[in-house]
Amino acid sequence: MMALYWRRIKLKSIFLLFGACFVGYLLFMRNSSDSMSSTRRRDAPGPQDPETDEEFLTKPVYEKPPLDVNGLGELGRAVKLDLQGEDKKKEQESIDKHQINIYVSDKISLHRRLSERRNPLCKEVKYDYRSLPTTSVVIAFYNEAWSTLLRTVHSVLETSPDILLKEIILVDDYSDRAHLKAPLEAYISGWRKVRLIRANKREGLVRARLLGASISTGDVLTFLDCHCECHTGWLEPLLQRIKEEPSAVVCPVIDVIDWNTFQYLGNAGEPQIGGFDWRLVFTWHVVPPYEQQRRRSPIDVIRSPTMAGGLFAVKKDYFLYLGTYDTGMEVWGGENLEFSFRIWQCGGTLEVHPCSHVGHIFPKKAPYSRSKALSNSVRAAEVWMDDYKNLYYHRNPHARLEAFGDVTARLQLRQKLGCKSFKWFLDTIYPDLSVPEDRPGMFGMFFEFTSAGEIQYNTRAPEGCAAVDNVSTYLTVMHCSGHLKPVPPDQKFEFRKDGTLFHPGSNKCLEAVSKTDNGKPAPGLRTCSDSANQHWVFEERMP
Ligand code: UD2
Ligand code: MN
Repeated sequence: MMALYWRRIKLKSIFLLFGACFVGYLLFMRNSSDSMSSTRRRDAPGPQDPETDEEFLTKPVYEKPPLDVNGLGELGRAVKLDLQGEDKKKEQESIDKHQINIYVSDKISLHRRLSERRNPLCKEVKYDYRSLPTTSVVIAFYNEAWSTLLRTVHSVLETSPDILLKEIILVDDYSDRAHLKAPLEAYISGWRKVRLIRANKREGLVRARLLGASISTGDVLTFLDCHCECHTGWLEPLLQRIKEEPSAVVCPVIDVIDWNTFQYLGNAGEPQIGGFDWRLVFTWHVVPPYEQQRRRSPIDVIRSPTMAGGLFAVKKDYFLYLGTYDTGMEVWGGENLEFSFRIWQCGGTLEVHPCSHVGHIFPKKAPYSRSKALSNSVRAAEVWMDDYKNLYYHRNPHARLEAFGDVTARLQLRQKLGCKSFKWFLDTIYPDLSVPEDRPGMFGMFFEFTSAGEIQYNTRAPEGCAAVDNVSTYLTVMHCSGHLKPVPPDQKFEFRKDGTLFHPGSNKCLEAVSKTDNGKPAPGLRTCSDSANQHWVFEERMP
């Protein structure tokens, strides 16, 4: 059953030291002011005729080659190859190596077009191109395959108006694959606006992105992952929004590119927004009703409590003001929630623009170790979550043991910027997140007994509640019946002093039934007795 033990082990703080070069590039970032907005652009001798002027202003850095409508994967179609023998083996090897079907990717044009995914209203918006800020697109990569990386770069060049794109900065985070060395340099050397910078040790995505940002010259920083494809018109809405609201951090809609078939699975309906659960895992959500009411048009920006992390635009001077990233974060994970909390708590807004679409390949599984994600999340919790961090630790007890380094400087930043509390963030920005009560003795790693009388599973979002099925013999997990008060009878329990969980609806007690119909132990409802199998304890347990 649920035995109780909880070891208190003192957290060791490990102070991480960063090399002088790193401090150096941060200083450089601070000095490279934002005022370098392109004068060339505004003075550019554009044709006077409005029609040709429009053509001139929207002209991408490079045009796509003529469309081969029958090309594999063209227009975002799925590629399905019927491979045999040696070819099949090669395909499998590419998947094992990259967790993406690179065999298929290599057969698709690096310049392919995508089918239309935007709301038709988006195409009617007219932009005053000469007054939009310029952007530097920063793409960090670690051991990325050739075709996915280069398709990303071509797609940015071919969908971004020349007048708006200052440069693409590729940051090699100490990759060790040969194709990313001299061949990459040779390939990009002939192109306008593409720069390559290399880290001299593995920095992780946070410091790799900052390395790119440190040499950027655009007004706005736009970050992308290295396996993306931009949709026509993706850039203008992001820059327009930042022009209107310089403290807005704006994400495109992230469409899914299938890792196996490369099908572009755009979400035709309303985009989803970001949330998180109490294990600090990022989650996707539909737009809540209060946000739908706030918006006046289906192409208005959508406020989002959190971002997925990889794809967003932020005004460079605002990014500096907000304290860029937490440079104590390694490799992967946690930085997206940390930045999201910081944006909201420190006075910015985080939004998804429904007119900006970018495809991203979500790999089959993680292609490299992500073990640092835990200490990154702990850093985020320690700096931004106040006492709510305990809700995280309760659900992830070994996070308490994680050496997360020194967060003093980040706490000072929070103070300096006069940022709001996590409670404010939950109440104002993410009111639909269910906040567990975690009353002593009434919660464990996965379940808690709420003061309303539910056995709630609130580790993952959306939370579920233990419910008694129609036959009243076994327990199932259902959507909690909203916050209906009183709780409906199927989900209502009493946790009695003797440790029994009584279900008034059936007049029975919850019992750990050792032999059920399918031979497996399960919680069931039985006539109340003094059986030890009807005594329950809620507890945290070290995994
Ligand atoms: C998501 C984000 C990702 C990041 C991550 C949390 C999207 C689409 N992606 O996971 O951007 O926020 O959540 O940390 O929102 N990279 C390096 N050095 C490293 C590790 C990664 O440069 O040590 C690069 C990598 O090549 C890629 C980017 O960082 O371009 C993000 O990594 P990912 O694609 O493995 O992360 P993803 O998409 O699973
Ligand atoms: Mn990615």
